[in-house]
Amino acid sequence: PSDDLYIDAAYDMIVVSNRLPVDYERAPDGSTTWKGSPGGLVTALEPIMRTTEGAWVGWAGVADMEFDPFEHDGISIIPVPLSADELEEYYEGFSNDTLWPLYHDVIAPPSFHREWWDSYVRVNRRFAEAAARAASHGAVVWVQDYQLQLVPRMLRESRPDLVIGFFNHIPFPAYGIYSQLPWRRQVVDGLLGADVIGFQRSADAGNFTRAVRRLFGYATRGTVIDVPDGNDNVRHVVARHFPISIDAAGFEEIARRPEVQARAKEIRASLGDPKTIILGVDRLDYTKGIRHRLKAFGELLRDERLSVEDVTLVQVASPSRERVETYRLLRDEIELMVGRLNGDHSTLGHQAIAYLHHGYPREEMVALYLAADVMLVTALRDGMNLVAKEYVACRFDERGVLLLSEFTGASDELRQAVLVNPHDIEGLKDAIVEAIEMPQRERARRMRALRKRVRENDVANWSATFLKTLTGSGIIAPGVPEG
Ligand code: GDG
Repeated sequence: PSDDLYIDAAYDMIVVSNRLPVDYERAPDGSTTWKGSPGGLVTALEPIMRTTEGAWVGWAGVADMEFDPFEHDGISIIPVPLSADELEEYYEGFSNDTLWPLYHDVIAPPSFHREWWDSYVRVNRRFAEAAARAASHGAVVWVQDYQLQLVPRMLRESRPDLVIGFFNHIPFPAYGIYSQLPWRRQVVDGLLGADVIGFQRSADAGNFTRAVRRLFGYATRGTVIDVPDGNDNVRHVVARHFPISIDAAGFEEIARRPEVQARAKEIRASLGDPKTIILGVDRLDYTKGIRHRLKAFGELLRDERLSVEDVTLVQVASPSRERVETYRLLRDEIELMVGRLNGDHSTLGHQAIAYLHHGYPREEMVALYLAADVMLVTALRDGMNLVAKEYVACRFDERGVLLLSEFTGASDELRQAVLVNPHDIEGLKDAIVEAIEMPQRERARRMRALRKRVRENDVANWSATFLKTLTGSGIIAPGVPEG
């Protein structure tokens, strides 16, 4: 490529994700501002982005608007526009109604539409072009998640000088499921444009590597895949697991604040100070197993193994993807179940389920974690599940019990949780009772081990490990100028 291809290139480190780490906000008076959205990824990458003077490429969260690049909190922001049609076809359609259900083991049926695919290709190209324009010679570009799987290959074609990483935040399914995708070759080939492809679990990396062998027949040795570059050479691509985590110290710091602890007590009191509070916190998503959890809890009340006098279930279901039909139906189903169970079991003084369809500030989430004796994570499939790790990070008092589905990535690490198969309703019921009745000594023993794990592998460790593999593996030499 000639040098004028990247004439306005400036950044040595670029993160590309569907959403920017800032939200565009319009006040009722018409004025607009940019507000930071403090997700885990931002916390993880902020320090690196600052020291490397990096840039973040992504969508600002509003359709049909174009923005010039700007700086926010010391990070350069490069907005990529999406039209309302693209939002529907690339994002709500192909990303959230094709890839999301397919990659979560078809818990819901994926929809396959050729127009959605065309939009996905078009939008991925726009993201790739924006990153290519912003990248300095030999820059490191780290692409995030399933919405942008074609970006690595597109970038490599236009900018072979770049060092390209990709991280998949959701599972990668077994070939028998993955192979349903009409564009299965294009997607795998898109990912193989990267130097390092990261997954949550080693099982996900294994599924990907097998898909590569089945579709392309490339040689693989452990975590290394030999990808022919078309000139009789092979590139060594690494595909392995890098389990994501949280800012554990940050969560603990919030949990130790006196006002947050006071708020936790207040939450318990407002529920009538029951002996046991059970908590679920999820985006309202069919992968999270909310129905299974409600069914188990309802049967425990019906069979009088639990009583509403003693136990309250608090379920936070934060609003999610409300324009996708499957999500609207799920909300109706869950709210019907909650209404029935409360109607059947609540008394005037004691509610069986406190159901909250809201998002909350982080401090309130931490207060809820502190108020809960038992945390229920019953996902049917989940890349990692950060809620499980956040609960553990907050419980410095070593008093809570984590009940955790085997189908979460977190269960690979958090072995001292009470592990459950959420499809086994009898097993789930027994596990809930076991958790409620667990003696304090046993709670503390398990929680100490869990906390050690989450502290040792926090999100800073996650990003450092990924970037070290990407830039310092010896397999690739970043920044080597060509010809
Ligand atoms: C995807 C993968 C993977 C939720 N409600 C509120 C709120 N949250 C926060 C939680 C947690 C995050 O959202 C949810 O993260 P999860 O990991 O539990 O699940 P997904 O949203 O599905 O995330 C997942 C993750 O990516 C990272 O790679 O672990 O497997 O599916 O941090 O606390 N936060 C606030 N108010 C809410 O109401 N403040």
